[in-house]
Amino acid sequence: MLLSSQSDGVLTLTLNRPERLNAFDDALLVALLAAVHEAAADDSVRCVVITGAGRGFGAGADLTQVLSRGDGSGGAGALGEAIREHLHTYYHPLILALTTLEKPVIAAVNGVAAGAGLSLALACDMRIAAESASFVQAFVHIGLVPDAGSTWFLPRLVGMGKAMELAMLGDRISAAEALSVGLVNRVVPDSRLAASVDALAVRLASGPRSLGLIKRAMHLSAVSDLPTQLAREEQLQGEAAETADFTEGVTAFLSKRPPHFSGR
Ligand code: T3D
Repeated sequence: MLLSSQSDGVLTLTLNRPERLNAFDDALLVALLAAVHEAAADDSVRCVVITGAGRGFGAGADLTQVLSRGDGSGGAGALGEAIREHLHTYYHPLILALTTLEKPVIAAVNGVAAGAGLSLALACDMRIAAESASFVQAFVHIGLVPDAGSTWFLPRLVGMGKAMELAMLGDRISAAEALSVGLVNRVVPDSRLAASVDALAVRLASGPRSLGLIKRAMHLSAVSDLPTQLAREEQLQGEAAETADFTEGVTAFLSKRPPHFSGR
């Protein structure tokens, strides 16, 4: 259901329900959240990559399961309440864990990313897409609202007008279009996805502790006015200056050698 491997400080998590394009069932969501929590606690993990097995990245909620939620009474509000509860219990902790994890997270988008599968990719810090990948705000096709953070991340990445279009029309867009609107950071040939992501992930995994603080600063900026954000930068810079990596970075510069960051 979730595959996990680690090398060179990079933890790779692979959604593994390929017969359903890695649609989320409860077990997959629980496993993914547990893996992100473990990554947070494990100093040997310095970058996380999330990808999908088979031809999909993730197709969102497993639609074979959603209508059976609720108390089975068929009573008014039962399904709505069950879906709200499901989002609250499974998706929200995952999205928050990813965005508060003070380590870089890369989505290696190997194929279609739809519904909450796309939301997952959007919650990652960077998205590298294979040329054949595609992106669908699929929610509208089944009469739902984008969830799992999509209405937060999408307008911030692509702007309000494009976000409205993608969410309201639910059209499937190519990796090239996703790149052109800023939804992904890079597009690479399918055959180069693993190697390109690995090179980026290893580079990030050898970066300083301040990568986590940069991530915190960027997320805070989305909800701050300028004076507040300046104060936050001041506080975060104070934290960064206390790290061994800051001392190493300056020492390496003055010694005219590359820095060797420990992530501390
Ligand atoms: O309580 C809650 O969980 C609420 C939370 C909701 C969050 C959400 O994510 S709602 C949105 C759910 N996702 C979707 O609506 C996407 C549904 N899938 C699609 O629209 C298409 O499958 C894709 C655009 C993703 C890909 O299309 P295509 O043509 O490349 O593949 P396909 O043939 O449609 O799918 C391949 C198989 O995967 C197929 O099964 P089969 O016929 O080979 O046995 C298909 O049924 C299955 N599949 C794809 N998506 C899902 C799925 N099975 C279950 N759930 C899916 N989401």
